[in-house]
Amino acid sequence: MKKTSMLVIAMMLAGCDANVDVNIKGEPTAEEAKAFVAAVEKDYAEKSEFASRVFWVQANFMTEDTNAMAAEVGAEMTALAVKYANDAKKFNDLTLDAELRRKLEILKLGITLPAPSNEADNKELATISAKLDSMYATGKAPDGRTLGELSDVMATSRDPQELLKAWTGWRTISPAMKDKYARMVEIANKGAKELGYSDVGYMWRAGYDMPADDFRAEADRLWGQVKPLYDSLHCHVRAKLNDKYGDEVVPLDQPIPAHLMGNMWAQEWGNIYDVVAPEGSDIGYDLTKALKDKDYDAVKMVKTGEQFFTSLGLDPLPDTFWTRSLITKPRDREVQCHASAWNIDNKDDVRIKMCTKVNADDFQTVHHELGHNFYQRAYKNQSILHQGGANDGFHEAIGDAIALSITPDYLKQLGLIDTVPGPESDLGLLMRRAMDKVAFLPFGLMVDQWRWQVFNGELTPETYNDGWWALREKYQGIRPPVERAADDFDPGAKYHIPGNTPYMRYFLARVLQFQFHKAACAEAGFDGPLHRCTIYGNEDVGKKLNAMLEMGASKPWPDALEAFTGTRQMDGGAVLEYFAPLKDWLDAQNKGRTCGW
Ligand code: X8Z
Ligand code: ZN
Repeated sequence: MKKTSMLVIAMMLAGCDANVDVNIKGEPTAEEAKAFVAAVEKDYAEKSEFASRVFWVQANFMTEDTNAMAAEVGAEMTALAVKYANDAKKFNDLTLDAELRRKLEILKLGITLPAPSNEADNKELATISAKLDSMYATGKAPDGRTLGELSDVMATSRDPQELLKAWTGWRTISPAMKDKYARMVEIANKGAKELGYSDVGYMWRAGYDMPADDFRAEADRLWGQVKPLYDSLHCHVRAKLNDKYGDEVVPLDQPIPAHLMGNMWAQEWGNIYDVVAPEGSDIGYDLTKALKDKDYDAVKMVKTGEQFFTSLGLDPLPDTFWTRSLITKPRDREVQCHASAWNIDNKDDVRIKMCTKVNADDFQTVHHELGHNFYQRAYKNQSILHQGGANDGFHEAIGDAIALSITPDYLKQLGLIDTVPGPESDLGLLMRRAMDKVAFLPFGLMVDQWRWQVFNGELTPETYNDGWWALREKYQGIRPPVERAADDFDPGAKYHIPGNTPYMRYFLARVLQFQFHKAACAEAGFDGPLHRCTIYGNEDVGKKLNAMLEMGASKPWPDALEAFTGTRQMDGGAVLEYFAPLKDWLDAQNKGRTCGW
């Protein structure tokens, strides 16, 4: 299902009965553990392809029927995964070699939404998840506008009333999700408890080669590193928005209203770069405009993305990628437009599914998705249990790290711009990047802070929405532009909540991609500022990158990180280094302003 990591592999099983029997008499032995894992691997390899096909069809043709089929296969594979997780526990007390132990841990913890073992609960859970997924995919504002259309308004309009209408319009899709979501949480938590875990959030935090509690602290540590940079950016952006919209709309001592940031969720702010562009530092181009002016279409954007990867010496995508992917939004049927990358057969049948638009955001997303595909193909020879990212943040970071190489120099090589802006534009370039990359950090962190609180019961359906906004305010300094009603369910208007995709991976990826970029540029011998470095065409870097990708999830993630960057720690230092000149400038601008909220 989708790009996924090992953590979801267990959910990728086709709907068939388990054909692995752990029939252990007496004390289990290491030999039995080995035989069990081998049998499970074989079973998964055989069954996952059919399940992936069903999910692919559902995402590409969303109807009552395909939802029902997805729910059925989903229920069957979850049942199987739960059975294997329970079987794996039987070997808990044995001393085993590291690889075998790792595979058993993956079997025990690798279910995103575990179901209780009784069939009725399992079926209900699968039916709710398919339903929530399709409610999001087919949701429209009351005036009939789709998310794609509303997102264009969010990106380009500077009229607060028009923005507000788009913002509230999209949030009408989610109140109807709330009860279903609450029931889903209840059932999945029951499933987690049966497996021996306190709640689903615990299982999500446990997938990082460290104790679940340590992971919480690790995420906080990384946020602590980058928070001062975010705070400086927030302060300046609020001041500029106040200049533009006035005290009524953007008061200087309060969180910023969420509808003004150029994005439906205020998660990335690059689309309002024009509002905050530093004077005298014009970057000289607008990527959306350049793509349109040069007649790029969706396929050409994807070809351009592929070409970056092949310039590193990686093999081109197979022909089937081009015949089987969904690259533009179909006119006459419902699809899940949220971009994703798939490997259907766990070998070479890689695809993307994207309602690509010709703009800068989607040019970025194309590279993001292709990063998933190149990763998937690189680790295709690993055990199916190790076909995943070193951790899920790695999977999300690869394409983004590549996209950090989309520099003016590279755009000039593509013929998208005619002149490379000089050093006087550095500040502008950094600001443009920060508006997407730095702005995202607290959003990346808060989504699962919310879900962890939902799964552990700190938040209840009555407090879901207030809890969401409390975290939005705490971490992002963002507030709802209008009062929210008691039955609103704003988290449901963000794909990953009804889609049940864990989100901490994106926060990690936002940190890791700068570590990867820095290491890649060092490997390339680049000695200028990091934001001017492109690794385009560098096969040595490609080789080293591929060596990490090929490892998949076969080793603890610090091993993979070390293989590429020489360090074993996730570290916000590379983000800070990249943006250091901007930070100094922001702090000078912010002198005399009241920052914070
Ligand atoms: O969901 C995605 C990708 C698919 S894994 C398009 N992203 C997050 C989001 O859209 O919220 C990429 C950046 C963050
Ligand atoms: Zn992704």
